[in-house]
Amino acid sequence: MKPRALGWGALAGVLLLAPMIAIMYLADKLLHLSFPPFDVFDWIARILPGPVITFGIDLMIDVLRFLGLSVADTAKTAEQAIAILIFLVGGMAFTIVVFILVGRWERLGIWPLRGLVIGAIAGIPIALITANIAQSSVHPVWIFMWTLFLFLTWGAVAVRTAIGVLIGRQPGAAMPEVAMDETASVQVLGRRQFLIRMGATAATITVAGASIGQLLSASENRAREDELASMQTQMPGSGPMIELPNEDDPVKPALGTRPEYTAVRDHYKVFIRSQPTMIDGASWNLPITGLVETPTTFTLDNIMAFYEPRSEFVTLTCISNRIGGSLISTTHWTGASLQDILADVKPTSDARYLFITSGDGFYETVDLDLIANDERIMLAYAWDGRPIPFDHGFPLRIWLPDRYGMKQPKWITGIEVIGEYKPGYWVERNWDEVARIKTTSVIDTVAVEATITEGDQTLVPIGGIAFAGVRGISKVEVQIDGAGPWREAQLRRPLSEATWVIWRYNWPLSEGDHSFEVRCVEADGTPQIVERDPPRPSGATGLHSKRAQV
Ligand SMILES: Nc1nc2c(c(=O)[nH]1)N[C@H]1C(S)=C(S)[C@@H](COP(=O)(O)O)O[C@H]1N2
Ligand SMILES: [Mo]
Repeated sequence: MKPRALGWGALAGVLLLAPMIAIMYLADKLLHLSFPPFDVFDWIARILPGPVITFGIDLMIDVLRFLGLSVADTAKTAEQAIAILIFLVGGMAFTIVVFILVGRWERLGIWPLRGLVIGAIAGIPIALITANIAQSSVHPVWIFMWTLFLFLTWGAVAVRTAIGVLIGRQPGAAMPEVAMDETASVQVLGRRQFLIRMGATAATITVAGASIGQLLSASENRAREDELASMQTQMPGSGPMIELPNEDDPVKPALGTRPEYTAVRDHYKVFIRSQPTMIDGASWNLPITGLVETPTTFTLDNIMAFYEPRSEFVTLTCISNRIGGSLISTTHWTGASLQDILADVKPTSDARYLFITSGDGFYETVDLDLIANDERIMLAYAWDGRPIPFDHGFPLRIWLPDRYGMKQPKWITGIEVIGEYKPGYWVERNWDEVARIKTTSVIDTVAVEATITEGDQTLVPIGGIAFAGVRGISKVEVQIDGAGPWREAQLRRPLSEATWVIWRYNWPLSEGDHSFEVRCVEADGTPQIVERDPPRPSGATGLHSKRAQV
């Protein structure tokens, strides 16, 4: 009995879960009823202990790199695929359990009720999680009821299917005379037809639901982009075309060096949930409360109108970035100085920190002393002269010079001024409390296809980036084949004190297979840390190297 229950249960599980997932997706896109596979995944990610979640992320990054995929581009898609897969496999397991149970039932008369009970057992916890964690304008009660309804339906249909497949008859009819394992050929035929019909229905619903959902999602994204574009006109500061201040610099990037100014659509993305958090700009506001003399609730217009806009070219990087990794990007930020804002809300004498909360459940603490000493710290509302994209924290995010991204909440929804330190989201998960950026240098290219001739010498441009937060880069050096002198590269004037530096070194060509290694020095003479350390817990250190066939 068991092997049959297992095989048929697994098959029926897929045939039931695939359309169910498609319907949930469609309902989310159509009525914002949330998507339980992502919610369950996000919930698991939130409750898992830090080391486990880091292990999971590391494993995923290793697999993506092994497959030759860019982590920055594919990590979220991979995460979403894993979330759906977990849901599917979980649902299959539940369906197998249903098949095993039904195989043991002696009386079938009460099957509909039992189906509902099974559906409720599986569905109530999931509906609770979804209703709790969903980021939707729809009231959680509706989300709970909808999710539960789907599971009740699943329970009833799963039981019905198990009876149809395992026992091969209508549940209402009398018990068959033949024993279940000597099923007559008529019944086998019936079962086959039953499964074909079920398979066809499942495929139709899945494809239809997924494609309509896709269409809705695309048109919703377009509407959102239009909304941002219309806000564009009210943005203070820079227009859409940012002028780069170092256009005239004589040091040009070697062919194949990453763009010095990252196109916003190519900016790396990191966030704790499976999907970016969508905030409605019109109804959003920012309460600043707690230990302040003048608690104030700002709107986006207030912040843009009341405070002198400040802009800066900023390189942002993630503490999880590996040596030479893709979680680092540069764009132009505009916002209001937190010093200016705090001058108006007036923290009291026992105020020590800002506790910043975000629309996705993220939070982080910022020391008021840090803000008092650095007028550059801003609440930013524009990137590249446009409202911050949804994925990157619309409508407001903080910028802290010299700190990894994990200290800098996006999608800010509240700021409480507090007297006692509270660890932030990643700090609670054992990452560094300060998260000061570790100096790094990377070889982007050994441009063997773009050699230059100088007299009788052929030179191969080698180039890349070096970044030290806001501490500046004074020197970049390259070593060939792990021996000999370190040769000094040329440095291009950076876009600002807060961005990476583009370097290049014209290497006198020598044929063969070579390895190249790079290191750099900060403005004050501090050399880049050579010892290899993984990203966790304080950011990766070690030198980057590249091989090339010349
Ligand atoms: N609300 C919120 N803010 C957040 C995060 C997040 O998950 N939620 N991730 C942080 C991390 S770890 C990084 S590296 C940066 C990434 O910003 P980006 O996605 O715009 O590049 O955002 C930070 N701010
Ligand atoms: Mo990060």
